[in-house]
Amino acid sequence: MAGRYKSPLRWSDVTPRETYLNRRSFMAAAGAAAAVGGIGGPLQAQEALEPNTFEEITSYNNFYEFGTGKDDPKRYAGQLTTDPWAIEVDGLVERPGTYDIADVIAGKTIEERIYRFRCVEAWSMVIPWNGFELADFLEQVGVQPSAKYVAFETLVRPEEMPGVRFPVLEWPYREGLRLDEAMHPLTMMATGLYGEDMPNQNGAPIRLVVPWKYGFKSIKSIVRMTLTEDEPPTSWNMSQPREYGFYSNVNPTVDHPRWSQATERRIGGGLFAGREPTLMFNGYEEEVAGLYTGMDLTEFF
Ligand SMILES: Nc1nc2c(c(=O)[nH]1)N[C@H]1C(S)=C(S)[C@@H](COP(=O)(O)O)O[C@H]1N2
Ligand SMILES: [Mo]
Repeated sequence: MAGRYKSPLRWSDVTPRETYLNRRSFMAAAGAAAAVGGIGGPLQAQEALEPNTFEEITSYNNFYEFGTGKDDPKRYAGQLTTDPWAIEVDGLVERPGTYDIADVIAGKTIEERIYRFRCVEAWSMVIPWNGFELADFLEQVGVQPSAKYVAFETLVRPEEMPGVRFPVLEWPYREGLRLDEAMHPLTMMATGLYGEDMPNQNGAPIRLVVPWKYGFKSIKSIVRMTLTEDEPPTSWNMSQPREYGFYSNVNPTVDHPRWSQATERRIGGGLFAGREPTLMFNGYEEEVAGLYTGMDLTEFF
């Protein structure tokens, strides 16, 4: 995988050294303002964007194809062959077929995006992803007018994935988005992090990132995408329909049946030494709330 693409943006490019060095005083000021009720969501959201370390992001993972322990993906995903890799695109598209991932990436502008990432289990990280907008790939394959959803599937390769011997989920791992969610500019196909090719445990060589939804929607190691007219079945919803909805937008006011979603534990400690408040749509409310106008967010969870 090494050297498959060069990321034009590095962490050092997006965080001017001066800003970085001044962060502490900025945080202190933000904290003081917050104490007198002087700031709202955006500044709070902004202040949280101190990325987790590469080590944290790559050693505490959910990737059940390699086991259900948080350290299983790091331990076992190294054996996954990720080159060559292709995505099968079918369903309601103009140009169905097998898309070699190296060719897909070569035609895209790879950007760095620093996003909050919130697992439904109530832990979170901040991750500097590299990748391109899913909309760019959908444009490449040509979406037919009748398509309303995109379904995604992960590879199933028992020789390299020890976890798929156990029926924890029905394999392949499946996810899906409504077409307007898939076309939203925040929705990414991620091909790396911290300017490196995607580590296997994080979903090499290509995975979805939908920052306003619970982490399980961000399906890893994608081998198939299908454009459909009907809402596609999704793994966690199939397994526990009362606990995991199709939408699964981050919402601090709707608790999981077995735990609260009001707060989260930032891996590595974060800025608040302890749990911090979970933000509506994971802090992306301004950008995405319009997608759900008129929907009862407690019913469509
Ligand atoms: N194929 C596949 N994709 C997956 C998962 C999985 O088990 N298999 N776990 C999901 C869950 S629950 C989370 S929280 C994120 C974790 O991503 P990370 O390990 O890169 O932080 O991946 C999601 N994508
Ligand atoms: Mo998760």
